[in-house]
Amino acid sequence: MLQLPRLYPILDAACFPDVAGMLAAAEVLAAAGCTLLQYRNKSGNARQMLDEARELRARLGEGIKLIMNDRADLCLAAGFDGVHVGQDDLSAESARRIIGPDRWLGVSTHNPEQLALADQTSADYVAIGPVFVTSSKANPDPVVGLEGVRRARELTRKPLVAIGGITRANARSVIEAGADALAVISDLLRDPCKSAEEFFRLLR
Ligand code: TZP
Ligand code: MG
Repeated sequence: MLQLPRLYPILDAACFPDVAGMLAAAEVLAAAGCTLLQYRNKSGNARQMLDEARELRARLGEGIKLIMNDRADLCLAAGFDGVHVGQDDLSAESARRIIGPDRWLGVSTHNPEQLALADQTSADYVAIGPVFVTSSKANPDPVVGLEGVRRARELTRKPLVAIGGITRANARSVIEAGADALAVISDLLRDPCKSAEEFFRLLR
């Protein structure tokens, strides 16, 4: 079973003015001690995504786990360590067939039914969310709250990632509700180094 770090930053291309800004944030997060990052780009085409993903790998080196959002094909092409699929992407088993047995597979879920199904797959971790209100995702599912995290914890022994509206102010409560790791977009944007260090301190 995977041992996930407590903090799982998501680099969403839409949150940065340009690629250079995203790469700079990635380097800052890595220097602050982050060992797992997800690259998310909902508007770029495949070629742009692959270029950016390869650049992330080149800048960050092999010492950091890089997860591709949505696209198993780009995970392989960019030499990433895993892929994260949602309910509208390839199924877990279809993604697994592409990435093979060793790369990491994460599956997003938004309610107990989806979570129980994801638990039966070869996913290496499952995500539950949005835990709180988020403005980083278009058309988010209904918030599940801390109760949703507790329920998810009861339904799986796989590593559990909580996502959606997670900040330094509520991080501790989400871990106490049973999450193993916290996926965060917006609360790492303003000052990634300071924010990541504060997350690590809070989650020790
Ligand atoms: N999936 C569920 S909520 C979310 C995603 C990708 C966005 C999380 O971003 P933030 O800014 O940490 O709420
Ligand atoms: Mg997706």
